[in-house]
Amino acid sequence: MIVLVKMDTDKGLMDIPYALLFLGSALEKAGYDVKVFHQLSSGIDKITKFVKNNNPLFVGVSTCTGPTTKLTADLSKSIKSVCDVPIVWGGVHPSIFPWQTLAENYVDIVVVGEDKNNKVDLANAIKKKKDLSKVKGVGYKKNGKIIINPSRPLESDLGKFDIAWHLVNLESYIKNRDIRYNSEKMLIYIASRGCPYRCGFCYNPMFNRGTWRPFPTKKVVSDILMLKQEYDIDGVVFWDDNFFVDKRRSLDILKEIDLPWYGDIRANYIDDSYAKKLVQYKCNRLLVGAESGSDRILKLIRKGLTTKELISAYKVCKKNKIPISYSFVVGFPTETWQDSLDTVKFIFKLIDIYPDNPVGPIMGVYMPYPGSDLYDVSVKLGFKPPSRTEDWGVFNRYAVDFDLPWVDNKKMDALIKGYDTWTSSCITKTSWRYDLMVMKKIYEARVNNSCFFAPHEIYLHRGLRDYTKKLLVSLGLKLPSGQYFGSS
Ligand code: B12
Ligand code: SF4
Repeated sequence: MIVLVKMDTDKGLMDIPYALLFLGSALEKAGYDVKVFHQLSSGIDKITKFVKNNNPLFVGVSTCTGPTTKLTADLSKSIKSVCDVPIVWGGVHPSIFPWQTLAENYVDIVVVGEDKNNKVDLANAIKKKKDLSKVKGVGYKKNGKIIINPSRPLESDLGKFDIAWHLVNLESYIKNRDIRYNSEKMLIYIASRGCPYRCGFCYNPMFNRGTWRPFPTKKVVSDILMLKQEYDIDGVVFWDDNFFVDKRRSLDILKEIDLPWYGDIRANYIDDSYAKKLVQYKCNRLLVGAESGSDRILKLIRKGLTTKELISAYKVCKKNKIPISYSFVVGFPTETWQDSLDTVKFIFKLIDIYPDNPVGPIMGVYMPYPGSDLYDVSVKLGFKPPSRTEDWGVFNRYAVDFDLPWVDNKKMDALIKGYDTWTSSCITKTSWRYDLMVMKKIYEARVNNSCFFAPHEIYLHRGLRDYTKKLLVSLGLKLPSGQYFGSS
């Protein structure tokens, strides 16, 4: 038996662990028995006990860089404390950081990248107790020395990858993701891998080597129709890195599945005729990685977009009544306070262009993800990356707890907290427009005067909002929903 595990920090963040299902399918086809666990930290004891009692060939864990890295380390340590089953780390984090990951005594092997054959070769080699030197794309330890084997080319035909749906309880991943999607039973699907763009902050140029590879259209459509038929899903979230690279193909898929959907899109793809088609094929909402309201920063991060193009796409969405959320990042390397303020002012401009947009913009602080070009720049500018695998857990979008030396942390904190308060300033169902307007005015004044001193209104409003939420819950009433409420 092989045990595959994905750890998560929060029930609300748990989505289908596709990596394990691709992996599980390849291993099952090669004749292995596979057990998948997808757990929160409270599940560590359960998994440890299972591993101890069942002595699997190996435990494969999957993690990206962030809070799950810490949890995956906790699990690995827990297993190692009771038995010596090989622990194999895979996924984005160990692929980018194989040396550091392997330096930990709770990691035996890392799998770099995605190729499915190396996992089966690896399982066969472990089973037959063979030397791992011939298994491409893996790293391991021999006599205390770390060895990373050469990797294989990326698989060009994604039709060779299958999903072992039966390894998880799919029902548990179907959710009413958010009232704004207008669907009750949505499921995530990934119809392609990678992206041809080369944004300096993204894992893609390194991990997917700048390539975009689609799953065969027929497979995508038949998977989704199967989910519609058997699980009664009424919506799809396309969580591809870049679903829309081939516009024709995207429309073919959307037309065939005939379901409301949500997806991330580049602003330069949105023109009037394409937007009309997207609406015709049940577009529920779009998300654009706009990143910055400063053209200097957009250029620096190689986004391949200008603020002019961002505005133009936003106007097209307004014209076609598409709910669209732009996501922004402040604190890129070399970013000045003025650049950050420009981003917030740009957001104000967007709100004025499309005030009845049912979804709002998102803003967060830059995180120097390893494997990206800007990570190297960040290190040169004094960013101190964690030296232990588990310490990458601080990379948490939802609770920033790391230091960017080029940023004034106090000011940035006030900028972000003020923004969050403004964008989630709905106190009751009927008051949200009013709350939003009042808070926007104060926040706008602060931004325009670059003054974040003593932000009492932020604390007062947050306190009032949180108290009202608690009160509503304790009275058994439904929480209010509406524009910007809890949008992130
Ligand atoms: C869906 C998603 C989410 C969802 C759900 C995540 C979940 N719980 O499943 C949400 C929104 C919650 C989320 C949150 C986060 N995410 Co996310 N997410 C994704 C997304 C869009 C899809 C993930 C996926 O299923 N991919 C498909 C699978 C098949 O690909 P894969 O995981 O790479 O797996 C392949 C290989 O890596 C390998 N492999 C993977 N695991 C293993 C294990 C073993 C043993 C082996 C042998 C091989 C192997 O084989 C697989 C098949 O080929 C990706 C981007 C993308 N399109 O991939 C980002 C992505 C993984 N997320 C990312 C990040 C950073 C996060 C956060 C940490 C952000 C943050 N700081 O808060 C959070 C953390 C969440 C948490 N719980 O702590 C980054 C990771 C970057 C990095 N350097 O690690 C990505 C790449 C997005 C990006 N462009 O930056 N995420
Ligand atoms: S940020 Fe988006 S557009 Fe840029 S490389 Fe990554 S996936 Fe592609």
